[in-house]
Amino acid sequence: MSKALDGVRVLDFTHVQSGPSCTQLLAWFGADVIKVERPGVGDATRAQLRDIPGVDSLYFTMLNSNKRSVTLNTKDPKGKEVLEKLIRECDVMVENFAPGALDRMGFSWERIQELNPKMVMASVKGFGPGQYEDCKVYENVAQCTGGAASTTGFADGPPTVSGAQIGDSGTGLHLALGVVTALYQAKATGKGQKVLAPMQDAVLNLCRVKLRDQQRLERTGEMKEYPQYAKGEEFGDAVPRAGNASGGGQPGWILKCKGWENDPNAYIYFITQAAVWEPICKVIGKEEWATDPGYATLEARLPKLESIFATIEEWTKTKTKFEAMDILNKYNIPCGPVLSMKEIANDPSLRESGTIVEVDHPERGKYLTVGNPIKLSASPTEVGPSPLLGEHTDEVLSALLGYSAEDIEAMRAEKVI
Ligand code: CAO
Repeated sequence: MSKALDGVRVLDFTHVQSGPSCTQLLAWFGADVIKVERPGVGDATRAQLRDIPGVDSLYFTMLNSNKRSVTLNTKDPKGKEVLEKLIRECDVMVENFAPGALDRMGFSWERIQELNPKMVMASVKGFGPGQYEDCKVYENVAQCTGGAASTTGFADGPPTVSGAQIGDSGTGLHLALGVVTALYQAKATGKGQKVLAPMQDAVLNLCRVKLRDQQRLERTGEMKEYPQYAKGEEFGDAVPRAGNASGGGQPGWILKCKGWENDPNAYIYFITQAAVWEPICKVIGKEEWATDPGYATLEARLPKLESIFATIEEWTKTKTKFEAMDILNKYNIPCGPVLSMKEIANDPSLRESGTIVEVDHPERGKYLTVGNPIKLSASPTEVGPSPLLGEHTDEVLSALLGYSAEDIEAMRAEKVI
């Protein structure tokens, strides 16, 4: 079956996580992604957090599947010539070097446009234009500067970063959308353009509801769904950390389930959706709350959320998280077990849908990875292994760029490739 991005060629000049997560998506949608890496070294993540000596790490293999790898010293004059040819042959270039690195290499946006006016040139940077634009940034820095850390965690604890890589893979997703949108516009204009996804901006986009709350707080001085309200605590002048409170208008919390004393993940997320308040009362054995004016409306419940959740927890503690899930779903009560990575890795539905996939790597053997979470009915994703360092150098230089075997050998001898 054909793929959505068949015929699109991507010069992948990315490393670590943010950029590679973008180009991996493009590869899964069918683009020919050619990853350019430094000879002998490659993407730094090949060697980071290794679990098998001498073999590409899971960090690398799980972010670079379905790509080709070419080694090229792009600071060497001959290497620059090869890069120029590659730029002419590609539709998209994606990079996430430190600010200014491409310019220092001699490949400014102006130069790239001279070489290929149709080029869609996509970049991840830590910050957009402004006081911090020259700064290097990693995941947790972006979580701190984009509003995630100040709004995550419990009110009596420090700012907290999330396990979800919203700064890196979150920005990669944003960038991928920018790339395909620019490709779409190029169909009409015949011209490429620059696409920039700053990590701070991407994280803020994912924290949109917290900027909503900042403005609500400034207008009203309180937010009734936050635990601070039920506790009668003063709100400050900035959005506080809300623990496990739901980010929407339906109050929720994480509650203990049977076995919580020994299992750190024996918990369930429980949402007291107003529409199903009556069934909630029935399930937890508090039928009288359904009609009691002190509990029957959302407004009446908000100041009592802490004690309401404590009462519901008395019930959830008598069930495993899966038993509670089964019972609550019969009544359409929105809830979800806290799943450990071990449980997720073995989840039959995620395996079935291709979101958890087993891949065979020539050096490491079989390993699990997260497949394409975006499902296109007419462009299915087959997840392949990541390339070995320079695995496709000869193939790309000869078949795509027209170099002879002698040229290639000479460049190898001079460590250009
Ligand atoms: N041939 C020759 N040189 C190469 C090369 C190649 N194939 N590929 C990269 N280089 C060079 C770069 O040109 C750069 O050289 P200069 O410093 O002389 O300009 C050098 O390698 C280092 O690149 P870098 O500065 O991007 O890498 P770093 O490890 O120092 O910094 C990071 C890493 C991620 C902090 C930085 O790249 C960055 O801030 N990127 C933008 C934000 C981002 O994507 N962060 C997410 C990372 S995932 O958590």
